[in-house]
This record gives sequence, C-alpha cells and structure tokens, in this order.
Amino acid sequence: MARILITSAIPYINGIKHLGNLVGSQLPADLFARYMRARGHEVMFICATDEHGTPAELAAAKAGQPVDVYCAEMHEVQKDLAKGFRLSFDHFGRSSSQRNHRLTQHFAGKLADNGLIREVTEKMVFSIDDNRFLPDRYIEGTCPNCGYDSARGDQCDNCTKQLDPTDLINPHSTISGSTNLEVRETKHLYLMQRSLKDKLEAWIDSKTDWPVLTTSIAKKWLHDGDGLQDRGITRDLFWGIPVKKGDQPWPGMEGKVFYVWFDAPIEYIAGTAEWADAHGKPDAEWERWWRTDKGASDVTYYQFMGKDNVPFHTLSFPATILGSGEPWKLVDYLKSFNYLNYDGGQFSTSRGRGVFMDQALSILPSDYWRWWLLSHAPESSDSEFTWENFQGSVNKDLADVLGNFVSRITKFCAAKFGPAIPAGGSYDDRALALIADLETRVRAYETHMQEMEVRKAASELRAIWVAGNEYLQSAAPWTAFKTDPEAAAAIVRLSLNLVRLYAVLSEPFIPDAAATMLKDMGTDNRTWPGPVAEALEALPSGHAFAVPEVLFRKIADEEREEWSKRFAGTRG
Ligand code: B3M
Ligand code: ZN
Repeated sequence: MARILITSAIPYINGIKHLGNLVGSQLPADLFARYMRARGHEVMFICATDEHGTPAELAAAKAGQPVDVYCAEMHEVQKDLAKGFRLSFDHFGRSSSQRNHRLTQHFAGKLADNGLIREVTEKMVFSIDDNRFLPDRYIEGTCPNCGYDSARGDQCDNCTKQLDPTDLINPHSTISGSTNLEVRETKHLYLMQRSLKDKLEAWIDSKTDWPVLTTSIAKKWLHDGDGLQDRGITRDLFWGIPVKKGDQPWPGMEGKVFYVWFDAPIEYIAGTAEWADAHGKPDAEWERWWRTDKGASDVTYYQFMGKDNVPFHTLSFPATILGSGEPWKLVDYLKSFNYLNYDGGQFSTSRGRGVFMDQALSILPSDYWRWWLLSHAPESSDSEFTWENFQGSVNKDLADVLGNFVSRITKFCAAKFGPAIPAGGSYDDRALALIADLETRVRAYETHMQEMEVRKAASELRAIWVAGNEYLQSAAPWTAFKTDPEAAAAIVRLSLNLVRLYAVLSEPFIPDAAATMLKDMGTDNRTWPGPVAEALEALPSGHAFAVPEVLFRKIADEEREEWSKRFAGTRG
C-alpha cells in the first residue's frame, strides 16, 4: 500500500466554474483519487477555493457584499457543486483560512531569513478619490498597443499584451471611475527566483517522466527572454494575507498583503492542516503528508491543473519550497491539461457562454457529464464540447452499451430463472475467449489509469463494456435457454458477475451508476479484480439481485437543440 497525495488547482472564488475549468483539474484529479483508493492505497486528496486578489474584491463589490461575506457564501456554493459532481476531496479548504495565513507568513519569513527576499520601491498608480493604489484589474484605460478602450492594468483583453498600469492611456479607477490619479512610489517584496534558477532547472531536468506539456512550459519560462524573473509577492490591497515575517511585523510593509499567487499554492499544505483540524487530529497527521522529516518521504505527490497554471507550479511554488530550506514535499508528478472549447469558440465566464457547473447538474446527473468530460479530456491538444458529440457519447456509450447490457441480462435472468444467480452449466469457448480478452483489457486499463492517461483509460473502459455486450449478443442466452437451460445459466451467471465487475472498474468515472449497480447486484464487494476469471466468480449461484431502474437515459434531439440555444451565451 502506497501513500498518495493529490491536489487539484484551487478554483477562484469569483463565480461558478464552467465545465472547461472542471475537466482541467478537479475532475481528472478525482478520477485518479478514486482509482488509487480502489487499488487500496492511502490517499489524501485536497482542493480549496482561491479567495484572494483583485478578482475576489471586484466580484464582491459587484455583488454588493463585503468581500469576506462574499467569499464565505461562494465557498459554500462551490463546495456544494463539488459534492454534486461527486468530487471526493478529503478536504475542500479555503485559502483565506488562518492555517494559510500562518503558513504563508511562515514561508515568507523563511525566504527572508535565507536572503531570498528583496524590497523594491516601484511606481504605482494611486487613486486620490478612492484613497488607494490601483493594482491589476482596478485600473482600466486605452491600450497603448491596439487602442482598445477597456484594457486592464495587467493585460489588454483585446490584443492580449501584458501591460503595466502606468502604460495605460486615459486611465480610470474601476472602483469609482475617477480619473483623479497620480503615480506614487510604493514598496514591495520580491522573491529572488533568479538565484534559485540552477536548483529549479536541475529539479525540472530530473523529471524525465513528466508530460511534455508540463516540461515544455516550465522550460520556456526558465529560458525565454530574460529567463526566470524575480517576482513581486506583495500587493497594496485590503483583502489578503497581511505581510508578516513569520509571526513578526514586517517594517515598512504595514497595510500590505501577499500576492494571491504566492499564498494560493501554499493552501495545498494549509488545506491538509485544515483537514486535520476538521477531524480533531494533531499536527503530526497532516505533517506526515508534507514534511519529509515527519513521514512524507514515502508519499508520492501528484498535482492536476490547466496549462495556464503550470509556470506557477513548476517555478514559483517550488521556489517557495526550495527557498525555505525546510524539508517540505515537492510535487512528484504534474499532470496538466489543454483547454476545452465550447461549440466553435471558447467558454466565457464574462459572457456566460457555455455550460457552468450548476447548469450542468440542473439538466442531467453528474455521471453523464463526468463520462463525457473525462473521455474527451483535453490532453494532447485542446478539445471541444459540442451538443451532438455529448448526445452521441451518452446515448451510445452509457445508454446503448453499458446501460443496455445491465438491463438486458438482469431482466432476462429475472424472467427465466428468477431474481438470483442461476446454478449449472460451465464456460464454453466463447466465454473463455471473453475472459482472455478482458484479462488483457483490464490490465491495460490499470496501466492507463496509473499513468493518468485519461482518454486512453476511458476508451479501454468503453472497450471492456463493449466486449461484454458483444458476448451477450452472440452467446444469446434467450436462444440457448430453449434447448439447453444449463448452458444459458452459465452465460447468465458470467454476465451478472460482469455487472459487478463493471461497477468496480467504472466507479472512478461514474460513481453513482457504479453504486446503483452494486446495490442492485446485492453486494458491497468492491474488490479490485485480480485475475478476471476469479473476479467473475465473486457472486455465487443463489446470490439474489434486483432488476435496476434505467441506468442511463437517452438524450432526445429536441432536448439537445433546446440546450444548445439555452447555453449560447446569455448568463449575466
Ligand atoms: N485559482 C487559477 C485557476 O483556477 C488559480 C489556480 C490556483 S492553484 C494554486 O485556474
Ligand atoms: Zn490592446
């Protein structure tokens, strides 16, 4: 039994996430966590809401709420949606927790002790009417590059050029609209990532088994242009983690907070501490996941995230960890994803284009979405959600193949033999061929799951379902029953055992359907299959079962058309 630590990128607090966000981190992380638990490993799976920074402040202002109240409410909303999608976090924390405050201040203090922090005086735009500095999204104006009139202080949404607030033409405050602005000097802390470059490079070079997507992004940031830059880790904002050196004040930094990307990854650790607190466990219980001097040297740590988050996890966060000089666990394997597009364009949170987590659950149960999203995960390239494709997958894979198999065999058995597994007969050549085929496929499925090859795992699982369906079709127990009931009994016994096996194998993808299948088969036996022939003997003759309700329903053409209109981009 191994010890497996899994974290998903923590979603921003500022609104409900769309399906593209979900499939880029939380959902594949859940798939992996469920698989690892099913294999009997000890798993710690952590996620949280990312609650600081200008996006949180602005969203709260838009909602007309104090930012702490807004965050507390949105955290509950996101937590409920995670439950709705059956995301099996051991803990869903908050980056605004006291645990994260203390750990973030601790790391900053250690970095300073180790000479890795320098103070930089820089020029920032100050709004006289708002009586505050206007970092990042608090300032808008005309883009000096393309002339777009709503460019933000950090980036122009029109031409994507990275901007500095002082670059903007005719700038105004997005809080008050005021143009009564001036440039003032302000002091900030910079993490001296450049001095950690060699260490970081050696560490990344040692990760020869990482996906190319991950290492290519990391190396680009290490070497491109001027290479790795020192990075400002503080901001002139009200909401955030106050800048302190450990538990001591930081002279000259009063009233400032840490930059959201400095504290967010530390929440992976803090979230595990929050888990311990929530269960009344001592610190040693979370430290054994994170401190290599306290038991974490036998932990394997996996991170899941979208590609835009890779630089922060391959350079900035490791710089924090390595720079602390303390024995914290570094990530062992970083799985990153491309983007999921929506019906010929992009998902857009601001324009409400695409399907958001709450909307998805309001039209269909989570398994339908989990199956489509995971079997179309944007791994080797971006992928695209279309309603035709979604309808096709659900109707074919889930309803026609898996659902139909379960329904046909249970109904047939109940009608001819009664609601218990029949005795008699033995495997014929067709059955033996199926078992041999499944043996190969189940082992291939395990390999893909272990390697986090999500699409390959999904297609192997689909092939495993198809094999059973085709076997049942050609073995045709309904025909055999007329001349040789014993032979029919053997086919039925094998097929009913397949239902249990399918439930166990499919659980990481479609947990609700798996639970229903096990319940109807009257068993709690979730044992992962060793040799397939043995696994197919788990339910003995005489074992009672129930005929399930429809496992998966089909999506009708009219529904598909209605949904594709409804989600074209109106959500305000
Ligand atoms: N909240 C961005 C995102 O959700 C950011 C991830 C933080 S991971 C520590 O894509
Ligand atoms: Zn521009």
